[in-house]
Amino acid sequence: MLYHPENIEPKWRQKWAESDLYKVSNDPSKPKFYVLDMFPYPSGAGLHVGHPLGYIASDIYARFKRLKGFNVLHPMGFDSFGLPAEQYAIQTGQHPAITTEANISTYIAQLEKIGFCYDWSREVRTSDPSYYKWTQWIFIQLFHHYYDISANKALPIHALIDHFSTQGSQGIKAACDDDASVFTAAEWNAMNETQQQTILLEYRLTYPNESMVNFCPALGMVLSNDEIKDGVSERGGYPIVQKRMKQWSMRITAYADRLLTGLDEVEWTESLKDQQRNWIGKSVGASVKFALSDDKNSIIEVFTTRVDTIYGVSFMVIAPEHELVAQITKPEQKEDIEKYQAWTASRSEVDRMSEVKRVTGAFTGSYVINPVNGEEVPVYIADYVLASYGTGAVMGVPSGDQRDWNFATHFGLPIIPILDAQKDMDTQADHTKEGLYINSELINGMTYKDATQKLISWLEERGIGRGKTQYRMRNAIFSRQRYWGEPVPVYYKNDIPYTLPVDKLPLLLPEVDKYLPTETGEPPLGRATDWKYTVDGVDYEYELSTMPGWAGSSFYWYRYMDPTNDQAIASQEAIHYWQDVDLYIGGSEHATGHLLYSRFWNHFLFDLGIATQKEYAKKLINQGMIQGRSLYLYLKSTGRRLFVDVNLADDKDRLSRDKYDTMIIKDNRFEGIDADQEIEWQKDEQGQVYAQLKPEIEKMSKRTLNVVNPDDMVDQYGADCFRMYEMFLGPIEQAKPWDTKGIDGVHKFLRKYWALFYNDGKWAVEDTEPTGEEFMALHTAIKKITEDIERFSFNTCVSAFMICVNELQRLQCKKRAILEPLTVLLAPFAPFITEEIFHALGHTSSVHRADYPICDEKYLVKSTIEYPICFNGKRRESVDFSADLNPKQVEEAVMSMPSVLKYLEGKKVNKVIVVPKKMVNIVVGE
Ligand code: ANZ
Repeated sequence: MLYHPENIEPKWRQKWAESDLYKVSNDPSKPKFYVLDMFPYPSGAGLHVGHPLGYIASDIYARFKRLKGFNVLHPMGFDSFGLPAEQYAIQTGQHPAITTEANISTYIAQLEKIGFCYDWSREVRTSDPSYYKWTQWIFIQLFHHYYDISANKALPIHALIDHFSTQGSQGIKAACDDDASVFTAAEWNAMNETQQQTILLEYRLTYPNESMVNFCPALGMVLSNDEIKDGVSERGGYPIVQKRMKQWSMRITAYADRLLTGLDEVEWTESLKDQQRNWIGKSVGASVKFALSDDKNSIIEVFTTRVDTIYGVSFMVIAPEHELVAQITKPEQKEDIEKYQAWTASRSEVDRMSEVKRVTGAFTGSYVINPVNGEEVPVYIADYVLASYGTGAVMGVPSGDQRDWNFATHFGLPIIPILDAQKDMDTQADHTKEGLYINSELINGMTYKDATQKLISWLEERGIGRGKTQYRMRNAIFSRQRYWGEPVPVYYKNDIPYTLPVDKLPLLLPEVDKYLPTETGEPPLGRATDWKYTVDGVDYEYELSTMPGWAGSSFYWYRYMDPTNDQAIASQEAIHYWQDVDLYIGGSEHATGHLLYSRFWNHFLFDLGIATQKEYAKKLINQGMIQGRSLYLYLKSTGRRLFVDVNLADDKDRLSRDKYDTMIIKDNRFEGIDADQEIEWQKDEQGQVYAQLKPEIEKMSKRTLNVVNPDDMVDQYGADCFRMYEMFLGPIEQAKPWDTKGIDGVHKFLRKYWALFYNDGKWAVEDTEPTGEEFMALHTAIKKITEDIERFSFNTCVSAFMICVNELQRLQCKKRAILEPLTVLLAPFAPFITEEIFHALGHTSSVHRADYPICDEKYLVKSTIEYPICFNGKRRESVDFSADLNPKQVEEAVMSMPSVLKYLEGKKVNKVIVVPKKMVNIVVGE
């Protein structure tokens, strides 16, 4: 019988489904293990071969753990709110729910083909009302909590109200707006509800506020900085404008420190942790107030991480957008300053940050007084100072900072050395903190640490400065002016937001006639008719924006634990049993978005007593991207570059010169030309080359027409082969191009494995005792593969399987005692073929419920040793002896060998030297 995956795979897929093989119960009698994949957005393009890379790795690991006796949760679901379905709805009028449903069906069919061990009864979809009820519920909890810095956790907002009504704002240590109101208890108690509610918004963990946003009119939405590339939207390339808008925000900055320290608890790569640390961007320093020299009541506050350099200040720079610019600009400088401001407005934040060489700026004509020495220093505006960071103002210290040094040199400002180490240097800036201070009255002769401390207390005592910790991270914008997302469960009374009672959840997405903003610029939900919140006969307006993509993915791992619970995100039993994710696999593009937001929500759920662990993902692996091979057609005449579809069938009719946009190619070959090579391709009548075809390796995407569909691979080679081949491509974390050249090798391996069980097409497995060599082949594989799975090195597992099967083939091993454990070992990688064989071996239960084979080290020791036999150091032959023989026994055995006796005839044996486990040398004389 030959191996035909197409006969095996559909059969087992069906049987597994019928027998609920992969159903998981919350079974406390077994140790748990939770393997999670970052769930996909179900796009219209379906899965390509890049997506399953992580899913296959996690599936192998989940199956491995299950064979080892763990109760493994390995679920799959869909992050199903999002932009593409909405864009499609705008174009076609089709409700995004319908598109999403259809896309999910395609995804499930594709995933099923690959043979993943998901328990589909636990599937979740973020766009399902029974799911987003909980997204809304968490939002409501955030609204009703504030972050108490003394307790270092979120507390119910009524604790804050109690404090306000007895002590006013005094003594409150809480995360709040920078300009939070100051009031007494009596003032608080005299306020009306609207006034009180307005103040509470300064503290709530989610709150609406006006802020400058990157607004993309074409997409009708606000974009984050990383959704913008080269000044236009990454998706679609539309222009962006800066706009002041009311947005919901999440006070993630309250958790900044916990998000930092939590990183020490998790097993993630250092580079990923560093990305998060940089994004949070904690800076410990001080803020210092400088008064204007001609108006002592006007203060400019700077943020500095080097307060110790304050005696070296020779100028001040404020951001061109700083609110004081207009006020402090002298009439004679007005023109220059306004020109500079206009120029800055055209530059993105990224451009401004990355400009290192060119010094630009303009003098305001005003001076401030350095509070430590009373010196007057000039105030400039320059765009290297960002309005949104710190206080939007910096003290310029040319002897401490390279950028400041460049600035001072350009504008001819003094450079004051402040460390004894700088005394003999000419002018070059020096960042070092080493040395003792000079020219710095209060701190002369001190070291960095003492000087810093001394200055901060000096400033604090006088109320002109304080120690300050600054984070680069901003509070997260939480609303989108879009349709296809979770409605924010809020209504407005006197312009104050109120949350819905939780028993009114879910607040369903209303039907609308079009998925576009209203004529007055309201978000699409503004089109819903009769969509109002009614209390006691009074109608209130709902919030019209919806939640961003990251809302639904910030707690989904809990829903899988107890997906149908309608009383809680998940029952406490379920959460106490599953606890956290033991292994999380997903793409590195989520390093700072999803993985920070979800950690933030998890810390919050921990504060509520819902989560049992502060960090939910103990171990995390980023799978590398599988790149596609695109084909580009370059047209000489117009200089245009067109994509060529690498999948579609050949169509010669479309080759005329004016139809290249839809040119297609088959099997990477076109008209006998191998697209692997860069080629000069088409020539016109005069023999001039006018088109050239070039391959390129890049991200697989529908746009670049280089997508390979896993379905095609599975149809051609079977899922087992596809799974093993994806793993064989290389280390899981590495990016690698998709290339089917090696897939035949893996297919051949599976055929060889299959053939081990047959002789001339007949089942040939025997029950005889294996030889030492056979045991060794098996146990070497068990040891190597187990260790490699444990360190997530799946590609080397595949090679180890190949070596083992080759060896067993060489030994012509047909023995059950070898082949059966091998089958179980292979089951996580190739679940179908192994199930077929396992049943052929006489089992009625599934191979995926078997016990994982155990390596017995005794079989790894070689049982025989090859001894070269030498005469006077010259080797004549070699013989295998049992490894147990001692040197004496080896000598006896050698000296009785007929070939040795024959050679020694007529010669005198002077000495026999046995080097244990190495060689035998016979010293002979005439
Ligand atoms: C004086 C000084 C002297 C500084 C020195 C540095 C070195 P991080 O670590 O990134 O927080 N700065 C403050 N606010 C800024 C803004 N809005 N835009 C651009 N730069 C700003 O850096 C903090 C340092 O960056 C601050 O410390 C300030 O320059 C500058 F030898 O103050 B420093």
